[in-house]
Amino acid sequence: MNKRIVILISGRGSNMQAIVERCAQEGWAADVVAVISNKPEASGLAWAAQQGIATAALNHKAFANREAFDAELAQEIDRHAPDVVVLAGFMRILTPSFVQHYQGRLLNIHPSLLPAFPGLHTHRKAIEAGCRVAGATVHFVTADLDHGPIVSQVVVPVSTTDDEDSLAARILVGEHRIYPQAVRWCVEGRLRIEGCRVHQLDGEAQCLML
Ligand code: NHR
Ligand code: GAR
Repeated sequence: MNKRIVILISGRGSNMQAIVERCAQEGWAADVVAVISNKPEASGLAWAAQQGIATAALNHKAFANREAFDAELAQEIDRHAPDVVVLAGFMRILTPSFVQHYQGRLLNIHPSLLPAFPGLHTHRKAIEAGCRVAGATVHFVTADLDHGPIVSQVVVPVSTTDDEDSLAARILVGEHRIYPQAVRWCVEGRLRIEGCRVHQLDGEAQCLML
C-alpha cells in the first residue's frame, strides 16, 4: 500500500510542485493525495487540481479563532488518512493540539539556517545581519515555532549585491532539492528522531552546500 501525503500551502506552491514531480519521477511508494490551502486564491491549488490531485481551500478568516480553524483543518486532512503532512509555504501558525495530533509526521521547510531567524521576513533578516551564507531548513513541526528537530539543511552564499528577492530565489533552488528528499525519507521510514536530532538511517547527507 502506497503511503499517503497531504500538503498544506498558502500561495504559489513551488515546493509542493517539486514534491509531486519527484514522487512521480522517482517512483516513490507514495502519493500526494490532497493539497489544502488556507487561502482560496492560492495559485498552487489550480496546479494541483490540474494534476488530478484532490484540493480544498479553508479560509482561516472564516473562523472565530485558531482553535476552530485548526480543528476544521485537521478534519479535512484526516479525511485523506495521511501518513505524512507537509507544510510547503503554509503561513498560519498551528496550535499545540494540532501539532500534537501529527507529531512525528508533520514537516516544514523554513527559508533560513535555523535556529537563526525563525518567523517571518527571514531573507531580509539574513541580509541585514550581514550573513555571508544563508539557506533553508527542513524540520519536524513542534509547538515551538520553527524549533522542531532538524531533518536537513541547504546552504547558499549571500552576495554583496543581494536583495530579498535575489536571495529568496537562490534559496528556493536549494529548497526544491532538499524538501522532496526529506519527504521521501519520512514516508519511507528512513528517519529516526532522537531528542533534537534526526538521524537518516542510510547515512545519506543531511546537509547540501550550493
Ligand atoms: N506551527 C507551529 N506550531 N510550529 C511551527 O514550527 C510552524 C507552525 C506553522 C507554520 C511555518 C513557518 C515558517 O516556516 C510554520 C511552522 C507562519 C508564521 C506566521 O507568523 C510563522 C512561521 C511560519 C509560518 N504567520 C502569521 C500568523 O499569525 C500570519 C502571517 C501571514 O499570513 O502572512 O499565523 O516560517
Ligand atoms: C518558500 O521559500 C518557503 O520556504 C517559505 O515560503 C516560500 C513558499 O514558496 N516558507 C515560509 O516562509 C513559511 N513561513 P512556495 O509556495 O513556492 O513553495
